[in-house]
Amino acid sequence: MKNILIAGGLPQDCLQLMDQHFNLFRMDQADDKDAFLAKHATEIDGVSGGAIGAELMDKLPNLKIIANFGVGYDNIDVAAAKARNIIVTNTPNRLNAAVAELTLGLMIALARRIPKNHEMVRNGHWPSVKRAPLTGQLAGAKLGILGLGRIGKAIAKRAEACDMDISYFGRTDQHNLYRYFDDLTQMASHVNWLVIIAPGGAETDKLVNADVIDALGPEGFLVNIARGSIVDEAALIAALEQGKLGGAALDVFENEPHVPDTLRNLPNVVLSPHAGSATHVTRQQMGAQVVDNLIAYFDTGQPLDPVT
Ligand code: 8YV
Repeated sequence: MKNILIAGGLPQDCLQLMDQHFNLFRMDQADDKDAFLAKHATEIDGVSGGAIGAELMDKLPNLKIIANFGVGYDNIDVAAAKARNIIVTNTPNRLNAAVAELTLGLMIALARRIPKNHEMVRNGHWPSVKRAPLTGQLAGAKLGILGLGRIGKAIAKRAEACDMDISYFGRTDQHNLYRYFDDLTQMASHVNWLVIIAPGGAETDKLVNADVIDALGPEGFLVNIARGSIVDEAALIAALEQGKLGGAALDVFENEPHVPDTLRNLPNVVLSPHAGSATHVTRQQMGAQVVDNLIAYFDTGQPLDPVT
């Protein structure tokens, strides 16, 4: 049996499945991680869980594969892995539906004031308010998707069902039914909703800056279901405070799990705790995909989902 180092948190069912196929070395549970590594480093064939940098890779002379739990792998130093001939895998596709579903849920919640109306009824204020305040709606509104990848397409499909008019910005024109913009600020000024579903990392760092937010404007809504790093959070908060942006629905933040007080106290936001893939079915399937990648690699030399 091959030896897998568990470097950070993984769901219990994923660990149980992994345990049936591999020897697990639970560094995540070790009080003294350095002592744990000093004892076991040379035995380790693969790693899963948590953030993996070059420093850890250098301590594991026989490391061959890093199996990431998640489709996004900005928590792994992929360049360092590549330089050391270490394979990195991720968990694409199985979370598409869950993430797309939460995106639409957050959009409807924001557009139709669901959390605020809930609070109003729950707090017994309906009799004094009498009629529900009027809100915007998704139907007929323009949606711009930043990143029309696998999850972006799942979001577009659901937004189509809501009768939204869809555009996208990304590296390439995919020549499909949706309108392509090669300039993000231009797309932001064309749409009412900007949904971010692009990978994190250096290439997209603060891509959604003050100019993009200003272009979206006082009637515009920003939805981030991808990575907090893609948005200039300070610029976003300033725009929301000054009424330069209509509202935001955020599942991800710059410094998770910490959300700035100013953002938490704004009236025109809907907040969610990085829950895009957090359903029982999806997390179970992602866990199985991590284990399938390790098995495929050690059995055949070919993992199912290499990232490069
Ligand atoms: C997280 C995600 O990985 O897949 C991704 O990129 O952001 C999520 O699914 C998940 O929260 C695991 O911690």
